[in-house]
Amino acid sequence: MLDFKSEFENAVNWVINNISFDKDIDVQVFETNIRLLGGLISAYQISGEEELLILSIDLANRLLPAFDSPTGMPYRFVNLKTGKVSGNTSNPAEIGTLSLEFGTLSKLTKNPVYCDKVKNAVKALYERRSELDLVGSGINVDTGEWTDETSHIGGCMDSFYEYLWKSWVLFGDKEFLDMYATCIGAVEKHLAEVYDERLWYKRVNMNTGKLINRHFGALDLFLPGLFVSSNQVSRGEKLIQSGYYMWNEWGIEPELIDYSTMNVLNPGYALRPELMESTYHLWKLTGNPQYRERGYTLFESIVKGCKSDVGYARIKDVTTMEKEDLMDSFFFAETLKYAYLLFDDSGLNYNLTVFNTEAHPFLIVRD
Ligand code: DMJ
Repeated sequence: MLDFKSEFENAVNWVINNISFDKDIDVQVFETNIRLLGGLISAYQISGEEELLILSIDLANRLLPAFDSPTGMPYRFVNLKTGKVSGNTSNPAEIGTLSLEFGTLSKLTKNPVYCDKVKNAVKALYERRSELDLVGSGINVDTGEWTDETSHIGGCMDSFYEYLWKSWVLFGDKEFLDMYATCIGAVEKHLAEVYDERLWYKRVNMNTGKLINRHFGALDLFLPGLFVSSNQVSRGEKLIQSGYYMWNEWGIEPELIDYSTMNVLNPGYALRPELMESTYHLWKLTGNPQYRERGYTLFESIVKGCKSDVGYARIKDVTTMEKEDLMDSFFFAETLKYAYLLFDDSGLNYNLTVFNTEAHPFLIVRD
């Protein structure tokens, strides 16, 4: 995407020559899927390098034992060598954020097993929604019982909604569209509220709709991008303004606030991409130059506040700008990539691309 062709070839060669998944380690299915499997499949689609597909199949096969639960919803961890599973208390994001990668692999290999397992898992989760059509934020994959009835749009929930919509776009599977419409409709009905003239999304009990709190965080800011991609443009435009307000209040966004008091509940900034990501989608779909300007301001404050001698650092507290000795891979995969793409008028064909939740581009290929 950045046109670094020789760097890409070197990286692909390194991966082919050095990576083996035959390791006696327990890995988190969600993170392994979105970062590793997603990266491999995306690189295969771009390069056509067969070895990357072979590695993808090997990795996906090693993750498959995770789906052998009584409900079909995946355990959180699996041992790549032995297939031993662990972690039966999961959440919608970890259960529902597998369909783009596994679905694409089924298309590429013509083996339906990958697609069937993940769709079955998503449906098992969806069928357990409440009468209000809300899902909670914790569920036991052995019993199917909810362990946390808090419904919200933040971490543990976010990419569940994202993948329902994107699976419809990538595969044209109407069942995903129907699930998305039902779930996001319930979110709009029971979570959305205008508070002090700004649009926010509160946290409620999935069964009663009763208010739990008015916490809102950096992770929630994927939603404006999803809204604008799913034809709810004015909703996305309104919500992203709350994000910019949150960013500007502290010069960089804190991880979590209470929007009814504007108190900071978690003062860190983890180099997260969500606001940049939504800004990119808003620019692409509205063409309003405001979004490029906003994106550039975000980028400038990240460079100013987070750059260190050897990379970029998470911020421990946005009120003091003290740095942490940590930089997640999503800073390159997502935050900087979306910042770059905001100003890249060539290259990527936006209308034929679906980004997985780690911003690895997948090409829309219909039968
Ligand atoms: C990323 O790993 C993914 O975007 C995930 O869906 C949740 N958010 C983190 C980065 O904030």
